[in-house]
Amino acid sequence: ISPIRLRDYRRPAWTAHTVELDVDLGIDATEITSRLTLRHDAEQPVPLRLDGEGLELLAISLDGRVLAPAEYHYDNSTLEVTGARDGSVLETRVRVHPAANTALEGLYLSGPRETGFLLTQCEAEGFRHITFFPDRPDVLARFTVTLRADRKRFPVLLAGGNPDGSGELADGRHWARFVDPHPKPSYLFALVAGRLESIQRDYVTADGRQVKLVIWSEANVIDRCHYALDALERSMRWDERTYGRNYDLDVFHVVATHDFNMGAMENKGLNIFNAKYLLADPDSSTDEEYRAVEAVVAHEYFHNWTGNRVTCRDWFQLSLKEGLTVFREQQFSADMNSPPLKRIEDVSLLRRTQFPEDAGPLAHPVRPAEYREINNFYTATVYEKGSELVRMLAGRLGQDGFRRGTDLYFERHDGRAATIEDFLAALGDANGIDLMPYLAWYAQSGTPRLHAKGEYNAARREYKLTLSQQTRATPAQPEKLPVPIPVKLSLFDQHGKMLPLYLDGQPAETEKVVVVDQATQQFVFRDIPAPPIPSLLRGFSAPVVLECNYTPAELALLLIHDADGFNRWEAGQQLAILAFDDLHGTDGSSACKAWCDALAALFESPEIDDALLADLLTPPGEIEFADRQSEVDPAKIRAQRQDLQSRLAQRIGATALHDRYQALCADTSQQLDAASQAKRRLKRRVLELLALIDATQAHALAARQYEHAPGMTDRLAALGVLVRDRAPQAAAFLADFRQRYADNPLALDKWFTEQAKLPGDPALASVMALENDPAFTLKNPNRARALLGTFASANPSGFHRADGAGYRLLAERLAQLDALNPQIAARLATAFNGWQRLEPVRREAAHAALDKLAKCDGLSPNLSEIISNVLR
Ligand code: HT7
Ligand code: ZN
Repeated sequence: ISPIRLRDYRRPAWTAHTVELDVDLGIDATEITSRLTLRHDAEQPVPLRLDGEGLELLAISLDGRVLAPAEYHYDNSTLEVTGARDGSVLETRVRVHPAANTALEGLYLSGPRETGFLLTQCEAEGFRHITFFPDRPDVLARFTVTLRADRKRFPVLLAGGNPDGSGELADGRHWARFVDPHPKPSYLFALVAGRLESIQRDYVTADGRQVKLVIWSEANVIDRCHYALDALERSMRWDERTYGRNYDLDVFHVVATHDFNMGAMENKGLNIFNAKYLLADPDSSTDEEYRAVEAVVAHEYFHNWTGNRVTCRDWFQLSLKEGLTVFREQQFSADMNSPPLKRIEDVSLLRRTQFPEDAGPLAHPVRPAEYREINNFYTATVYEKGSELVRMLAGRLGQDGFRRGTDLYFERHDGRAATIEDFLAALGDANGIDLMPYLAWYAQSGTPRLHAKGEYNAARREYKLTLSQQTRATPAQPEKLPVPIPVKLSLFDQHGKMLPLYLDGQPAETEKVVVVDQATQQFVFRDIPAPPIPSLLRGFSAPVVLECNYTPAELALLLIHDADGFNRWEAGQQLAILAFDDLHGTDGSSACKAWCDALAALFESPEIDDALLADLLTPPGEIEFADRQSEVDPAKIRAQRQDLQSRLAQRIGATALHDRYQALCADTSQQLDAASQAKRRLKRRVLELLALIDATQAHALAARQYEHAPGMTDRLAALGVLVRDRAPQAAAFLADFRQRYADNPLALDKWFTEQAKLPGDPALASVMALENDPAFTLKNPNRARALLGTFASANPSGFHRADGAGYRLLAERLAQLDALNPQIAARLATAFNGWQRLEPVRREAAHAALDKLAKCDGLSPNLSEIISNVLR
């Protein structure tokens, strides 16, 4: 398949102005009648061509006249019709087969055929699996949807837009109609039909609209939707306050499903959620999962403006909606919780997922220049790096300036499909600033390296900071240009006090932002009394790798004194990296000692927040350490990281850890407030550290914690320690967990996940045994991700066995999964990213497994694209 290229974009020759859909619903067969009022761009004299994937065409007429076979041609992916003109009405009737749809794209069945319900997933190109349409985001049409179905089997009928009547039909059937007053692209179309229960709440928007907020789910889980409903209300108020954005329909429906390829979908007026991101209750959800529900509910809601009201011109602009919406979601979560903790969480995610993507064969720009399969571009680069780019722009403009910019963006582009240039132009125009230099960030792949070197001149009392940037070549982009890098910085004296900064005659401040937009630049700070310690990229002001030759003592000083919570944590991470790098070297002890001493001091400090302390006590993960090496041996990395943590635990001491653990146990409430969550987070970390130096004691504590846990956070933390350590108690608690949550798929996923994380060689046997559990199935994306996704992407020492058996298992499962669900197969295949940097034995084994997979017959375009890119 030849790639689709950004530079080939042409506006559509044919669009649809209105769409009327009549959907006759059935589990095995559903018939869709569509009436499209067409528009033709006279400057593009081409016949009408519509997308339609695998549809059974039953009838076709144009302007009321049934078409003869010679007047149209359908090749199973494109319908070409002759004789259409501007204003023509094309009517088609097609049949699709929801129960046979295992790809979960288009119209499909969630759950068993007797009791499950029907739903749709149209982003990015699912609508063409439902009916014929110019299925591209720059075609915006008004939708009227009428659903018809058997009332007993499908008592609830929902589609996007406002309800516009319902009633009875003959033979126990009924109908319901929905009209969406806002023109929208086809990817935002949705319908849901089945036996569902609901909870609801009335909401009045800041501009006075009465809205019904309704969450729907299967009856057995509806009680677990209340937290999401609260989160939705919080999101709506926050968007009104922060961005002046109000909701714009009379109803807002949200539906939970256990069968979903991604996290959730922002369909206009009818969001559909993976149950994992909608259901929450103390017995089966961890604190982290509560936060994820709040964040995803907000994310999908925020799309109503950033994505729906203003949509993307083409899929190359995906980050226009995703990067901006992730940024808005991150701001919201920071406001609802703790800003520094949220920043640490987001940057950790970026480093764990996006940095490796940007450093390997799957590297692509935030706005890719070409793709074969758009579903493969819902990546950490488009989402997370995209959000970092918006964060830099927001930082550049300041809070009020950014708001002026987004106001102008919405004003200019409401009801239209826009581009990244439109976004930058609106932000810039509203503030009289040219932001187009930031386009380079959108066009260039790879993580820039920012090298910092400081020189102190005692005679002149000056500190000269030289900042240089360089981005390594990536597969499709050998040449790289400098990009604008905002560096937020402070200087500290030797006692940990911030110094006033005098730069270019600007007023003195203790924190400044300098923008590095050339290969090398120098900044001179005057009136500096002694050699300072720079705190750079505060708050992670740009998504770059900072290279600065700090001494362990300098990092330890920042770790103790930096007032920027993020940079304090970052200093600890950098110090841990120094300690890791020469753990066994002659000089190694100084970094390790500095790290351990500083953390031991913070451990005793009464001032530090429990959650921040938990994060400070955690060194970078195995994936982040691997990302810095050229010949990766994941088993060695794990051993070394464990060693590093053991030294920290020794330094703090078993007694201090034990006492702290007991003190934290005093709080047995299951409250979700920040302080209670922080205690649970620290308790878990302290237990993990104790397990490294006194396993017997830690396992006894973990067993007790499991038995008395008031909720899932404590229960899972205890189980995790026991399982990962292969403690004698593990089997009994695993059996207990399995039985306790036998009817709770989301909790059961965690049972699979914990065991897929078993470190080292034993993981493979564990995964293979779990594949034989009756609850395991490749057909359910959450279950496949819980077991195979965790094993391959979150357990480096387990997956990367030296004998290559982990690679062979994954490759075999990918081939099987691909036949069922190509999107999920392609996503799981990204676990092979980075194989070229493995040490030679593993590299060879991974290569062989990939080669064999690549040669399998009939692979989907999704999986083929990932495999061929990974192999390049
Ligand atoms: N915008 C949504 C993307 C999405 C998706 C993409 C491809 C295949 C299935 C999908 N389900 C949802 C999710 C979001 O970013 O909000
Ligand atoms: Zn999104």
